Amino acid sequence: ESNPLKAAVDKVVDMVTEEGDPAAAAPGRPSVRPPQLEEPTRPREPLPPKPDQGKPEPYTATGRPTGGSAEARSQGGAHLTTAQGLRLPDSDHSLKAGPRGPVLLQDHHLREKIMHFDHERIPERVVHARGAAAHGVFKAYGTAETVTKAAFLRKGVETPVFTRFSTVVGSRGSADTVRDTRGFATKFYTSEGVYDLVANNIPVFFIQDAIKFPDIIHAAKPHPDREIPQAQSAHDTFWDFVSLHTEAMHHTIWFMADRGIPRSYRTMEGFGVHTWRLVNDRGETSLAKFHWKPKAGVHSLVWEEAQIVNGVDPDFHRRDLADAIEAGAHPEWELGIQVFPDTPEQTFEGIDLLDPTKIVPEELAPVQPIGLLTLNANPSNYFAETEQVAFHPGHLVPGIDVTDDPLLAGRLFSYLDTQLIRLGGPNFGQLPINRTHAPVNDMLRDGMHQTAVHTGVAPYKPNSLDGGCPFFAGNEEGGYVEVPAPVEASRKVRQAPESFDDHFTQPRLFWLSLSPVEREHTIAAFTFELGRCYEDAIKERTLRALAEIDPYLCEKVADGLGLPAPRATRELPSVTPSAAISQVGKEWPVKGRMVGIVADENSDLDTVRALQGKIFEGGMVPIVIAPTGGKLGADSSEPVTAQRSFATARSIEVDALILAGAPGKGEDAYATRDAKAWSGAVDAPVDPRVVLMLTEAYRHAKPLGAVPAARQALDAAGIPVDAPGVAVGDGDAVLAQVVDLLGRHRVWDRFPVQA
Ligand code: HDD
Repeated sequence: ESNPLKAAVDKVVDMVTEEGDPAAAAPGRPSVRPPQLEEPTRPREPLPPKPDQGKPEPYTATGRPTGGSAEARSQGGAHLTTAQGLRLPDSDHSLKAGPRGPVLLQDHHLREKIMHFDHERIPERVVHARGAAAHGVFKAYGTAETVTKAAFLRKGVETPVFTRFSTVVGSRGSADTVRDTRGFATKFYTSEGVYDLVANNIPVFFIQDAIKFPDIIHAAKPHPDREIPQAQSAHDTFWDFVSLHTEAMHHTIWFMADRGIPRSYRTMEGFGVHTWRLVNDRGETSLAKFHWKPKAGVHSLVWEEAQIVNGVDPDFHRRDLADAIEAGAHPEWELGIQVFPDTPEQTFEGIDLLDPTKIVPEELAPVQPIGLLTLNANPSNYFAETEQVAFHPGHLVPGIDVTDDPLLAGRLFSYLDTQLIRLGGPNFGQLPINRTHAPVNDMLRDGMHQTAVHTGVAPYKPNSLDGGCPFFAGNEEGGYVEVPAPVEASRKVRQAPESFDDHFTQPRLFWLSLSPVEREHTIAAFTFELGRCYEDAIKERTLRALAEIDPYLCEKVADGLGLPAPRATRELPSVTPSAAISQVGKEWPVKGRMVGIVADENSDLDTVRALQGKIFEGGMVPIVIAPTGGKLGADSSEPVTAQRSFATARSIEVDALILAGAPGKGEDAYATRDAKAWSGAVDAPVDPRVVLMLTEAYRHAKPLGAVPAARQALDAAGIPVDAPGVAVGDGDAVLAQVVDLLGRHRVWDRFPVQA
């Protein structure tokens, strides 16, 4: 009884027996099967089995349960085994001829363990390698029923989903908050099969024809000789391509503006980019663009903040998404559509709907909400789910069809092709995360990693041996029933329509739609990015493109680069700005926002506790930041736990900062040395790390609050108490003002703006 291993085994056997497992109950055959045999994709419900596939696991070909593999999955089993289910007494020592002798080739366990480890990595995605994902549910409002017969868009239908967000350029281990476009891909496990909406956070694309995708990506990725810079567009090859290929300017100005550095995945819009064709149950068609609208509003970092985050917390977006979901602040987006008549010319108000570098301003075609996405569960295993998920813009359901957008056509080829190599064969649709929830009855057979045990002798059609089964669906309920849209009778050409030639009107529309502070950010971004290029010819060419967008933009960037500003070659078109484009000037819910509370032993802990409670009540997250880890008021009846210490906290983590005290200088000169220098507060009586937090939060236009006793800290940071977005008063009053400011995301009038 003193053997701990045996005790653990007995415990598991007892548990299984209590649950009435027949295998365990069999006399003389103790089972070590753990009580849980779920798939690694918990907490999602297990998928219903496909009718023509034997379950891949946990049964063997002879129908017996494979207890071993289930143990390995949950890591809850009592015994470590090999891949073949052999129990192991040791996995720490290679088999050797004596303790100091050579390792023996016959050690199969050693070879199996190392072989498997050697193959743990799979090729990363060629683009969108870095990502984070979550499970959720999509609930349809029914408002799309008039334009599409898609079953998952019928009123009240709830569809399980998996959404993966990503950066485009960086590799898998790159930082989250680089300036880049973000992917926003959603897999809907609908009753009619999988539907994927493979979207980005920018509504237009770099190029108009997929044949140029390798070019833009080669230009944006690190230079081929030194493989630098990582996850950056601020280098010569990127701007070389963009300046030579001005159809990219529209996309480029979107991500030079604040959209390129989102505050969170939770505060990003998503766009299906292409125009799609919708079909309703009467066979009527319309054209449509998809939009995801975050309930939390569109919100971005500021550039200095994004750069600090890259070093302080490279997993910032990944952590933010997972933490919010775990805390119950489930992020939400409304899906909306802009609908256009399906006319032969496929334009709307003169805008070519087949050109993926053009938007239709929302003022011309409102975004009509059709359903709500809620992300409510984190993946259980990054590799099994987030890494192995495979999206495809061609995964469509009846009621949603493609158009002749030349960018879309190439995508329809690319995704399957890349997944074939990335996931090691043609059967990746059988991976748990990719499995449809609809019954499968395909005639696809064999191939690498085939986990299905198909039955039947006639996987071909027509057949008589399997009774002619399976049958075809009629056109009414079948998928891939293409709309017989007319195809222009023409010659074969490698050519784009003339309407694709206007590369500057819409970038100008975007520019003029920004608020002054957003324009300043955009100028700074262009200046920074081009300033990192070496070749003057590239800078000059880009300035010529900027001149065609707006003279002020061009002049300011030219000033920053120390180069003359060229003039436009034509009269700039008059455009009507779109209010929907700016991120500034709206009010949003504050749910899920982070509020830092700085406190020390001298702080009034009742105030700190009250602040914590009220912040929680408001659906936000309080983070107590104290001089060290541990507890404040450890001897009191209600100590306050410090979530961060001055050594681990940095302003970038919070959306607002409230001072419940003005912590004095620490003794530890080493720990505070850098903060002293960075904050400039060399002689202040306040801990320089607090001063640093304050000056950063102030510069990044975050709301600041202080109880009267903490004023000294504001003084030390040189922040006037009457500066915009600074509240001094008792805890309640300060919190109320801070929350009010948070609803507008930042204290915008703190930025000095000239534009
Ligand atoms: Fe793409 C991945 C979005 C154009 C080729 N793309 C990928 C992902 C997103 C997008 C969100 C990541 C999916 C995931 O999380 O697994 N891509 C877009 C959008 C585009 C677009 C919105 C334009 C409207 N893509 C595009 C073109 C091509 C590709 C024109 C090729 C001709 N994209 C790919 C790919 C990827 C991919 C190489 C890499 C990994 C993968 O597919 O599975 O096939």
